[in-house]
Amino acid sequence: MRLPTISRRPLSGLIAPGGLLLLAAWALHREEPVRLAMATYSSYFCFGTLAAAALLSWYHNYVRILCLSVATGIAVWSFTELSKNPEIPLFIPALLLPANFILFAWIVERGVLTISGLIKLGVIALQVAAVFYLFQYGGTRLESLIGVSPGAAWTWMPSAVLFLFAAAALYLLVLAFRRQTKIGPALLWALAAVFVALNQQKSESIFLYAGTAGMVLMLGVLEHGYDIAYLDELTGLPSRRAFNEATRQLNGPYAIAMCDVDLFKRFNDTYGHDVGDQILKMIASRLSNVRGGGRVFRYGGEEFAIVFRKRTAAEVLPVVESLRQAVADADFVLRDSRVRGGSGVRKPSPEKLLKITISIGFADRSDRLPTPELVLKAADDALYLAKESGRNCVRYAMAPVPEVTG
Ligand code: GH3
Ligand code: MG
Ligand code: MG
Repeated sequence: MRLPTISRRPLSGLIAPGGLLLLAAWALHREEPVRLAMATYSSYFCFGTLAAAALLSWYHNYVRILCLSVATGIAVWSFTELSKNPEIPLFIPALLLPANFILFAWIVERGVLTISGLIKLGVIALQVAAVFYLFQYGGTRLESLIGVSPGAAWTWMPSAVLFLFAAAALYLLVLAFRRQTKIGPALLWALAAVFVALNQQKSESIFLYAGTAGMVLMLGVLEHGYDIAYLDELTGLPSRRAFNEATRQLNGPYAIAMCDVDLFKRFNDTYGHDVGDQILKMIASRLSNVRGGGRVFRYGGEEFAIVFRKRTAAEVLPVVESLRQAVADADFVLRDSRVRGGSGVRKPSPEKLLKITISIGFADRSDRLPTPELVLKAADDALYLAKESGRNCVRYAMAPVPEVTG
């Protein structure tokens, strides 16, 4: 089935807020007096934000961000502590950091206190131990152990490190577009911030940019948590919780429309739940083109709600009618799928067009319906009326709308 994809995250979602934070850090860093004033506190800022990001990730059960916060902290610590000793090569922690970003962006999130989570924490603990070992035994011993030559602070990164950072950036960019969660852009911007950090000469500059990475990770976790609470995972539309909050804030004139897919159970039973999900995504995509200032929510199951602020029933009617028509006119092309046979065994079906319709009931605020709860109840009653009237039609709460039929 080929369906339009839903653009949940426009390009602006990739830029803000990580990009803005990095820009702010750069602007602050350019100002000599600010830099000097911050110098004493920059390490507190850096390790404070990284610790906060780690704790927040623990609280939200995101072990990957927790690991990356610790990995960034360790890299920064080794850069600012080990670099005082020119015997010790810096590129080991520098190489580990982008490798960690690739690893933890790639592996699946399974929470903190799970076998998989503990393995991830083990990987980071090993790295912490390795860096402390490095610190303890210095460069000469390490050189004889793994055959790397000691390096001092660099003016520009060695090409192996640069290459790994570029590969990590590319991978995270692709993931940010493909996975469409707030974690993707956060990882990308955090990587950019640590890249800038590791190219600084002064400790306070390293701390400033690495602390910015901590803030970016922290914001990523918070934004992702917000999305989980307020966005529907399947369709990307605002969820029932968002609807409840939006209706609580309504005042003045407004209208609410309830849309329900007609005979949807039959589609599920015939083509399977996956095709049913695709149909819901497609309908969500059509409904989100709503005009007239409407805001669409996934109310639950195969029901969608549209809230029209500052609109009356007369203004809303043509809008919801055109939505109903748009869904009814759409062709759902079913390809490479299997239709369920009568015996329950699946058998191949040729390509075919599916026709899907929705019914809509709507109501607006009036003296008889003074609260959002009453308007919603009336819209629901009108939806029931639309179903009773044969489906694929629009009905108004107070009286059937005679001229609009499917
Ligand atoms: P009506 O025209 O009267 O609304 O009939 P209907 O079949 O659409 O209504 P009914 O309430 O009997 O069935 C709704 C179905 O929607 C049942 C449920 O399995 C399906 N459904 C609800 N949520 C989802 C979902 O997220 N994905 C899929 N694939 N199906 C869902
Ligand atoms: Mg229903
Ligand atoms: Mg239905």
